[in-house]
Amino acid sequence: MSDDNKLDQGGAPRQQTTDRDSTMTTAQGGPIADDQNSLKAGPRGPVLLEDHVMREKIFHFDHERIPERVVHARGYGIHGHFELTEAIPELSCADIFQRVGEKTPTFTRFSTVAGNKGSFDLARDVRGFATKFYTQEGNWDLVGNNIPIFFIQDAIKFPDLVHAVKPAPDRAFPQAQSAHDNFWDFISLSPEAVHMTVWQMSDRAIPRSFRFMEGFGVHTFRLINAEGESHYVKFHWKPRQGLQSVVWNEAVKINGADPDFHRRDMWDAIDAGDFPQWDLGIQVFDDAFADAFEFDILDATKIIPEEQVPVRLIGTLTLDANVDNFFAETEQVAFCTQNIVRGIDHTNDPLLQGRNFSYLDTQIKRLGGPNFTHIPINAPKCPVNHFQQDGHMAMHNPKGRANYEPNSWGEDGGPRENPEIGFASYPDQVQGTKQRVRSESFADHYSQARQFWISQTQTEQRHIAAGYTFELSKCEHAHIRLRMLSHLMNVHDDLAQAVAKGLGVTKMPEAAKPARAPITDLPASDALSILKNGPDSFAGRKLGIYVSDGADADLVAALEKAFTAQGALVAIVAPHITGAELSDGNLKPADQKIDGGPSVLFDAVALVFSEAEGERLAKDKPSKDFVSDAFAHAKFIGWTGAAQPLIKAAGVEAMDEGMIKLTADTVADFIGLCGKLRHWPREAALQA
Ligand code: HDE
Repeated sequence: MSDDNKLDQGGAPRQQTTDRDSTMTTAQGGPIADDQNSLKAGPRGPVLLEDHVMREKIFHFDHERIPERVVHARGYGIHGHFELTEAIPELSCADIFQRVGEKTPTFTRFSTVAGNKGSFDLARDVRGFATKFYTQEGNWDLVGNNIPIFFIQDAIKFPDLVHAVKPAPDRAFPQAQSAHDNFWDFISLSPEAVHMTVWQMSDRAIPRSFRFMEGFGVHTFRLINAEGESHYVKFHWKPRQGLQSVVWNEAVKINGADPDFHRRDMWDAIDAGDFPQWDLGIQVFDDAFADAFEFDILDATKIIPEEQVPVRLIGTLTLDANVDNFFAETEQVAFCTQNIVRGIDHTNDPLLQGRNFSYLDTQIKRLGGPNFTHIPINAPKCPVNHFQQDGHMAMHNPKGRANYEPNSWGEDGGPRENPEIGFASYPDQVQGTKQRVRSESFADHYSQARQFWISQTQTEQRHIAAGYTFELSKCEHAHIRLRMLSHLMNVHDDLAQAVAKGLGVTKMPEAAKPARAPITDLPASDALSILKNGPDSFAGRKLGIYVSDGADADLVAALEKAFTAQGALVAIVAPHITGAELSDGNLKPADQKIDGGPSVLFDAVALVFSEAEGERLAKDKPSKDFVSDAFAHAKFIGWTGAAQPLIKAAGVEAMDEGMIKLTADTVADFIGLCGKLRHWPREAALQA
């Protein structure tokens, strides 16, 4: 290719070639000579309709969009593989669960639910966690979330739930948030949703990274072994990176500073070779347990506590490759809950049954026809043989004469049934009266909400109460706030009182009348807390080092070395994007200029200034925000003496144990502290 400085008459650079392989062509393969000027009758004349080059280019552009997903529109996909660490033939004959050490290719898409495709990443929202396993016996899609339960019990309510949370139809706002009247109006009229809202108001709904959250299959499924025996199963993804979330004030600011925070974090981690991993866990139980359990195992608003049925880890998911093309892969991937494989089966969970209709239906709308399995990201990686044919965009029609069966064409007759390895549904006995009804066994709506609340640390409980207070404060109608409060009174008095206080409610409403009296003595479960399941080091997290001209070069180098050795990322922030000239006279290039790199983008910060610059930066507003936010968000802060004026100017009255003076000798202590991620006692002290 020649990039010589040829300019056309309008001054545009002409990048031309004589090489056939790199020659630009139309979609029909015809070489293009000029891609900058349409065909005209004279230089100032009308454009001619016969310009097939321009018409084809614009025609294609006009059709670039496909309908975005009606929910989970904003998402991010990554390739990976699943490696089996424990075979479970006694439980399931699924091919993927047979051979220890075998790797199955995967594609995982994380998402938010409510926002549109262009919305910001740190919305308070449930996150989708959907994985397609390309097994040797067909694709298995585990289409789960980062919260183990759901808002509703019956799929027929899903359109209402989604309408209520999405922008109101008249005004088309608010975008990507649940903090508004319509959402809480619907929720407070749907007691079954109360348990889910306690999770949603918790820090689970503002994860620090996709890498640091759990995943759940939510529904109860079945595992079927070769003898046809069934066990119930709940699927879990446990992140090896440990759990971590941000705080709400931080989330709001991240959305402004970097609306792509989660996708950038994932892209950067994969790009850097820091591949996130999750263990696949199964909770397996039988009919006897199901019958004895306090709640209905078909009710998707309930968990099965890990203390009651332990999670057994059987394999590991490693995400290790970014997509080549976002549209082709992440946008066109078509997850379907009904994509299951021999050895796994559905149960009668009415939410799951509704989903099994919805996902196939949605793909036809989004991908334009029945042949979406021909798109590479959706195509199985095992042999595919059937008599399906034609339709929009058919790529692989059956060869030969036979396109039906049974037929008598012998070896040329095409694929045949195989009862030995073919999918078999569990022969569940089904009998009943046809009726529209909710089972009475689904009537408890508060007991597990209470269990979740009492399982949290005080810090997490504070965040939950603040979450409800924030969201309900955005409701313009007092009766909606009070109706929600009437449900929280059935969850836990401490929660109801804290929210009432936050809302300024002095006279409590009457508690909502429960359909069934809540159980108030379910034990706490440590597995439900994020803070009890954090990481034990700063690995995978990010330190922001704010440096000024003249800053101690050795200290900056020591910090970088120590943190990267622990598997952490380090970013340099400086007053200018060019960087800062450190004490050794060398220019240290910056990753962020201070006002584009606020402290909300980092898990911990270090302030390394020279005396002369320290005084100047103490008067700089973005620098003050950097420190005051890091302090308010309970982050660990390493500082050098020259940063003291800025720390003071940022409103920090007294240094606490989360702030450490940096010298060559204290770098190791600083990393140790940072491994705890946040200095929560500070938050409690600030709010006291
Ligand atoms: Fe979905 N959901 N959903 N959902 N869902 C979709 O399918 C639906 C539910 C979940 O990254 C849609 O391809 C109904 C529960 C994820 O591409 C749609 C019901 C859970 C994703 C749909 C539910 C989920 C979706 C939109 C009530 C957690 C994103 C586009 C019965 C277990 C997958 C699409 C991806 C996507 C319908 C409830 C998770 C419309 C009717 C419960 C992770 O088909």
